[in-house]
Amino acid sequence: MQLTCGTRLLDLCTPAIMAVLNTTPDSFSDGGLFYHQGRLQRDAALARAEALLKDGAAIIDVGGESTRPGAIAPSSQEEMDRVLPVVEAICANLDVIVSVDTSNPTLMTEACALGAGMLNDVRALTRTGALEAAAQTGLPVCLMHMQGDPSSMQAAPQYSRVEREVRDFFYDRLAACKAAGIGPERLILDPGIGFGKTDAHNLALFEHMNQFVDLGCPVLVGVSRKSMIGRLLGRELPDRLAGSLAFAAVAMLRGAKILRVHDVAATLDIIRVIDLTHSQSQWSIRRGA
Ligand code: 7PM
Repeated sequence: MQLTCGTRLLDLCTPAIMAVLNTTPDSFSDGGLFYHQGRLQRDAALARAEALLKDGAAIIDVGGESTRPGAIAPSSQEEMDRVLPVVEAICANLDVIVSVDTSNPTLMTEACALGAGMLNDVRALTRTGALEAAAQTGLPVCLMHMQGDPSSMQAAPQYSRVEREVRDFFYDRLAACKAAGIGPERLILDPGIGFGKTDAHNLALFEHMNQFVDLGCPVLVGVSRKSMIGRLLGRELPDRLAGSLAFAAVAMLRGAKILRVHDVAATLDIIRVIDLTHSQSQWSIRRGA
């Protein structure tokens, strides 16, 4: 399994790590890291990207809109002013796939022109003009499921069967993408852990992960440091690492191919151990060793 990400190839035989690089002044776990006196420090963001790459990230996901529950969206220009300088600096200096975490069609187009290799849209290309802009870039797109929008999504999430609704949503978006000229070979599916879901909904999505994997596109899971871990385990930040790693391990064992995380080195260790004990031994059994 391989994705063509602009000029780079992403190999997904073993899961790849997508590292979070947040350029918002206010994200819940890592915001404001690259701000000094209210100004974005692009060199600090580039240094962080370099460290994430050294730790083993295959993809660096640059976002400028905080989608934390209750968050108010920044203006389109504000979001572009945060994200584009960082995308430009990483693309010009590092050998890594840059993904842009955005729903904004203009930002998709401009980030692609600067060398971005992937689009990550928590609104699954539902904004006006997003399908067309994404199609034009030729880049792979991650389609994430969200119920509602960030300002209100955690108020009262409701589903009859969450895994069925998410799967039906993927069918709809796969069809919309196909009609816009984005084939399934360019798509990544993400159940959107924490986006308009209760803890029970999130756990059901983990339980039924295989249903999403069976659709044939690589599945991406982002659970790192999320508040569900806080509630389930009684852990505030910064004590959510073990919970995050355990969820990442479960996601990988159920077939997820891209893990969106903050703690790259630790996540790579769990991927390697699972790979060594799992696929390696299966390979050697098949080989008769
Ligand atoms: C609160 C909740 C604050 C969630 C920040 C977040 C995902 C994503 C984000 C995800 C994909 C975070 C998130 N989460 N994109 N963007 N999948 N594809 O943890 O789960 O950074 S924002």
